[in-house]
This record gives sequence, structure tokens and C-alpha cells, in this order.
Amino acid sequence: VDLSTSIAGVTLPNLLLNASGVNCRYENELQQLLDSSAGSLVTKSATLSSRDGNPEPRYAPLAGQIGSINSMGLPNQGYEYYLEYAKKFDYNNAAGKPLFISLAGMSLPDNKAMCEAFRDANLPCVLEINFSCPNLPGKPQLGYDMEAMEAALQVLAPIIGKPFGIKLPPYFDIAHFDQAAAIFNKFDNIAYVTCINSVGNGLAIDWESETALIKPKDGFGGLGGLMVLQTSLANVNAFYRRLNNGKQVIGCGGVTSGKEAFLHILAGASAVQIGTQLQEEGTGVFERVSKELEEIMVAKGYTNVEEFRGKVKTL
Ligand code: RRO
Repeated sequence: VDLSTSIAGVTLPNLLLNASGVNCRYENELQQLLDSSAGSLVTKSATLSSRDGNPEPRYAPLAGQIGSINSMGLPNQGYEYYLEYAKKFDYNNAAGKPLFISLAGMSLPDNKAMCEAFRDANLPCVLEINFSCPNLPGKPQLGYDMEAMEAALQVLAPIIGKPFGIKLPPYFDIAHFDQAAAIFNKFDNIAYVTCINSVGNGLAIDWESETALIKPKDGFGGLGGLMVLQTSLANVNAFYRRLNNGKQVIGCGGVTSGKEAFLHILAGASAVQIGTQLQEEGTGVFERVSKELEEIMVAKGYTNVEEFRGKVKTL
């Protein structure tokens, strides 16, 4: 069976990749992704200058393998590190893996400067602009401010020029799906949206010690993993139904096995990212989930993902 896919003008030999943020801050981690069965890799969201992020502990798995909470606070090496990596990257690598670069400027001028630098470098990597970090004290998620998001896209889309993607927060209201999709449909070179970033500002508490699991923001942090699967699937499908002109959706959220990857594709995903499960299991997750997805496809008689992408049945 064939797990390949095309997004934003690049081909992935396998539609699984990491979720931005997990195992992708440093070159050695990016190399582990290249050495794995993942079909591509996306870098940690970059800011103009490097950041240490929030105080530790700032990530915790949740009991019962239901997911994770994080308030990393955008620790990253600064965009020049990832730009240098993108310059060195072997775009003709034997596995045929393309490179995605995530950018999360702290302001529109910062995003503008980073997009200009990548445009000037004229590289075949794909930009994924993160409009949805939930963990910066005092900074609301841009994805929840429709006017500010449209204004940002009006500046950034022409600078980027070529096809690019946006990392979105989860939406929970049909009106918000409608409003966000209507904005994205105005921009020809938005090639895809990634749904979803973590479900912002949950609070995980250990009942025995009566203490929050993570330190930043009084314990508040973004939720990921199996507990967000249905929210992810809804966001994937909502945008799959609303986006025009070949715009695609990358699914992210709640993938622990081939079964959830299959569900993301049924909901409309063209590629599927793995975050919490990658953090917990390591890069071997890609071989396991690929195999499980292939087994499901064989059992159902599918030979490629186009045969069932977006074909979820409704009652
Ligand atoms: O670094 C983070 O705290 C972080 C980011 Br930028 C993001 O987009 N999503 C997330 O769950 N954590």
C-alpha cells in the first residue's frame, strides 16, 4: 500500500511526520526524524531571537496515557539556526523527505522579518506559520483574533509568495470555523492548515500531592494526545469541508496508533502529525504507526490514501 502524499508542492514518501515542537529543536533531534520512518519533518517554532522558554517542569504526560500538558514557552534556537539548517538540508535525500519550517514570531514585525529572510534564501522548504501558541504569558493566540489573523496574513502571504501552511488552534464553534475558513480562502498561496495545536490552558493536578503537574502559569498548559482526538478530527473535517481551491489539511492531535491516523485521513487529512506519542515513545513511533495504518488499509481493501481521504460517512 502507498502512504505517500503531496502538500504545498512537495511530496512526502509517507504522510506521517512530527508535530512541531516535539523532537525538533536541535539538529540531532531533526536527524533522528530523518533517520526514522517519518515521511517528513517540521522544526520547532522559531522566534527572531533564541529563547530558553518557561521554567521546568513544563511538560508532563497524564496518567492513563490520555495525553499530555505543556507550557514550554517557545524554547528555540532562534530562526537563524533553522534557516542555516534549511540551507544545509539535503533536499535530494534518498528517502525523499521534504522539510517544513515552523515560525512563531512574537509580533507581526518579527514574523515579517523571518518570512523575508526565508524568502531571500529561496529554499525548497515549506513554511508553517504558527498562529496558535497557547503558552506565552500575556500573548493571546493570534488564531483566536480573526481580524488580527487576517491582517497578519495580508502582510505575510505576499512576502512568502509560494505555497505555505498555518498551524491553527482548535476552534469550538461553527461560526469560528466559518469565519476562519473564509479568511484563509482569500489567500491563494495558503496551501494548507494544520489542525490542531494543543487545546490551550488546561490544568492538570496530581490528586495525592494536590499540586499542579507543571510549573509555568500556575500549572496551566496546552493539552495534547488521545484526550484531544475528537476535537482534532472535528477541526480537520470542518476545514476540509470549507477550504477551496485545493487547500489541504494536516491532521494533528491524538494519534497514538494506526487507527487514529486512519481516522484523521477519513476526516480529510492529507498528512498526519504526531506529538505527544512521539514525545513518549520516541521516533520508533513512525514505523509502528505506519505499519498499523498499512494493516488497516489492507484489511479494508484500500491501496492508497486518496481512496478514503475525507470520506467519513454521516448519518
Ligand atoms: O512552546 C510552546 O509552549 C508551545 C508552542 Br510554541 C505551541 O505552538 N504549542 C504548544 O503546545 N506549546
